[in-house]
Amino acid sequence: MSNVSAKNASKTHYSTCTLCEAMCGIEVKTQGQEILSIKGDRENPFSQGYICPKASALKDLYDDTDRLKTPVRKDGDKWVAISWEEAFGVTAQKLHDIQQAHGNNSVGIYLGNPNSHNMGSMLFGPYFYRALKTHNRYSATSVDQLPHHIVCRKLFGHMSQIPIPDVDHTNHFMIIGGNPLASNGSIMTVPNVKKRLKDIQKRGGKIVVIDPKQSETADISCEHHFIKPGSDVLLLLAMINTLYRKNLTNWDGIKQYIPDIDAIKDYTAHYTPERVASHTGINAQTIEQLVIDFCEAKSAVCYGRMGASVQVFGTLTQYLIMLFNILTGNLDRRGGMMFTQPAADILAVAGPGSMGKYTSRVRGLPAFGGEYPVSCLAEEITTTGEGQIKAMVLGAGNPVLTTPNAEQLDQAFEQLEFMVAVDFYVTESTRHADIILPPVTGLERDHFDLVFHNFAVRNYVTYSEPVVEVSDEHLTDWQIYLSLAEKLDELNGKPTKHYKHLWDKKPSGVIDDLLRNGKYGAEEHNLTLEKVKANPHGIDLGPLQPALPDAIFHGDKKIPLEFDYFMGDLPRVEEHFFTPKSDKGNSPLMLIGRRHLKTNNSWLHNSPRMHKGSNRCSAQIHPKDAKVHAIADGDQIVVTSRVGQVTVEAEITDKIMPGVISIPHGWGHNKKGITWQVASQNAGANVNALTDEMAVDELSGNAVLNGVPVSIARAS
Ligand SMILES: Nc1nc2c(c(=O)[nH]1)N[C@H]1C(S)=C(S)[C@@H](COP(=O)(O)OP(=O)(O)OC[C@H]3O[C@@H](n4cnc5c(=O)[nH]c(N)nc54)[C@H](O)[C@@H]3O)O[C@H]1N2
Ligand SMILES: Nc1nc2c(c(=O)[nH]1)N[C@H]1C(S)=C(S)[C@@H](COP(=O)(O)OP(=O)(O)OC[C@H]3O[C@@H](n4cnc5c(=O)[nH]c(N)nc54)[C@H](O)[C@@H]3O)O[C@H]1N2
Ligand code: SF4
Ligand SMILES: [Mo]
Repeated sequence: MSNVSAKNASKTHYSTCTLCEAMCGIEVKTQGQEILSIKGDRENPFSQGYICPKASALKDLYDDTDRLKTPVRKDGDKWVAISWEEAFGVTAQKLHDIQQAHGNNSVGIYLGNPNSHNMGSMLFGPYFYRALKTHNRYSATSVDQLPHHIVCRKLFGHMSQIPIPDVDHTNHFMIIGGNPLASNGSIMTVPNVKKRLKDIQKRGGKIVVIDPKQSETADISCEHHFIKPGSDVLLLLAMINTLYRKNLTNWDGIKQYIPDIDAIKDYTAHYTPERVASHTGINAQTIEQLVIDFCEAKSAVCYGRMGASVQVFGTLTQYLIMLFNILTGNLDRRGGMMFTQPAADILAVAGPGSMGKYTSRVRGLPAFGGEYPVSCLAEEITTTGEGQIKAMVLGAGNPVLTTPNAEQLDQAFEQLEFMVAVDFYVTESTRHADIILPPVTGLERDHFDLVFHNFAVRNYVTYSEPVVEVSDEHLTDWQIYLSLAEKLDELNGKPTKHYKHLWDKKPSGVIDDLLRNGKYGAEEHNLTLEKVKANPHGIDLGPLQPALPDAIFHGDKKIPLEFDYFMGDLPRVEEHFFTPKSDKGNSPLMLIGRRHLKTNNSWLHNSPRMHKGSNRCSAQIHPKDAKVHAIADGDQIVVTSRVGQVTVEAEITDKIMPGVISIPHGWGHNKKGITWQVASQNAGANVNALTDEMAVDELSGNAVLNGVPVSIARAS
């Protein structure tokens, strides 16, 4: 009896929201298996009580009756519940047979964004991926931050050694293609970003936003400039050119690490503000003033995110952003771009990111960090020949809504011999699976933010126990992946006992090792997992500190600027912007994307409370463009690109630059067979039916999802 009542007692837990990069501390009240409430944890030193409306979606996700709780096998149009044993057995056998018949590369893997918020799949998933021994690996990285990885791999020697804006100390924050007020920050873990941005202004500093949309962040900034999508590369070249012409460079402090710093000048000599003005839409005088203001500030940081990365010159743009920070003396200085020094330093044990080892079979796109760009996934499934993908593993991703030319990928998935998905929903993508293996949700597993502690604007550490206990029939992602690895090795005649220590150790054991061996494992902090657990609100480890030269992974502790590689893309810039085009005249609109506080890529649309308010999946266009095409606010319009067509509602607003149209991604829940009931009643349209798989940033192969040429017309 006493046991039962103890089980049903109400409890308060302190945990971390796993939905976005901000890592907000939450206070969760439960009674038995029921989640009663989720609030911000006021005693959390990092997020100080802040949460966004999405935090409640964690409860909705947990309660969702559409969510899968047992493995299922497809049987005609139906899904049949099966045991874990059968699910692992069938999956491993199928993958094994297909690899035996067609080679290891005949199995493809696509890993989606939520993996990066899941220490279990980060740490133990790779045992399964490695057991598959396939080169055909893909992830959401190549529709996102791949350019950041390449720049930091080259400059600092590790793909994840990415410096982040010291938001809490800067006096001048230039944001290029990021909208932290909607996204809550990215590659910049910054809970309650709105307050932190306002604090910059309170201490007399300035926020400048460069964006084709007057975003929510632009609304609270001091200055916003429209820029033509995809032309940031020119703006940055002209900003660096201005630094030299006005003698504003300030690199005395950093020159010791960058012997060839002086050579930057020649590469940018052509790109005067006058030459780039009409191509960017920002006049020459404004470009110069942007630079002067930046250099006059006590400290300053230039930060570029999604809008700057996922476009035609994403890698060169991110490289030039880094150079601009370097040349103005703002790398590794307080208030500039700084390296976080996390307690569990995954970089010390993870590979630096392999480059230039191989290229994709059909189109020859470069592999990076063992993955090909996802833009070429469909063709690798549909093009016959050795190495053709015949089976897919999908882990926490929905590429049918999130990757370019999504309809083509949707059809390609139809022709697979086998698909297994590790996911808890039947989505637009997982509906193609033969077997779905559902893990538990964020509140049912322990959590340590392996990735985002590395990008936090303060050094900080926290670990959370599961908020609700689950019985043994419910597995975490890592248990699923280790089980699959074991089964596969068994079929390949390999001993499986080498996973035994992992089952015993669990991901938390790895975290304990990382903490003990990390920067705060000795001396004053003596951090261990026990100690972190004993501080359920998390432990503040202080503001960001200068970290050079330690932060450099290259043996000589220098930062090579790799001009041949990066500036080797300048001829493409010339060709793209400065050679006359034959198709002058009827210039198309440029499509860009956006985020909303109550969305999370493709997957929180089954929570009714995330739909409250106006239609989020609208096409925003400027009044001038609306007039040209005789479109009224609220009209249905047809948007057409090289690869597809969608119909969406027009939203006329002067917050968007003339010539630009903005449609958010993650919508289009109208495919047959999905079981997201709420989502399918608010389906929206899939913008990635318009984005073009053949348009990539050539250096990285990253998709071009911003700056896609489209035409529009009122729907008849
Ligand atoms: N046009 C356009 N397209 C874009 C973007 C854009 O700005 N514009 N943004 C791009 C970006 S930045 C990204 S990161 C991608 C995201 O693209 P994806 O990663 O492909 O898509 P998500 O919507 O994040 O997929 C989440 C899936 O994971 C499942 N899931 C959630 N949590 C877990 C978990 O803990 N374990 C498991 N196994 N499954 C889980 C969900 O049910 C859902 O099916 O989209 C990209 N696509
Ligand atoms: N609420 C919510 N939060 C999220 C997500 C979500 O789906 N919803 N997704 C998460 C993920 S996976 C990521 S990667 C982050 C992304 O976080 P952010 O990088 O902040 O992404 P967005 O909010 O899409 O902002 C991108 C901005 O770039 C602008 N832009 C588009 N094209 C260009 C261009 O060519 N040049 C310039 N200068 N700007 C351009 C857009 O107008 C937009 O304002 O957000 C994360 N947080
Ligand atoms: S900002 Fe991100 S981490 Fe914070 S509550 Fe919202 S979704 Fe969760
Ligand atoms: Mo992302």
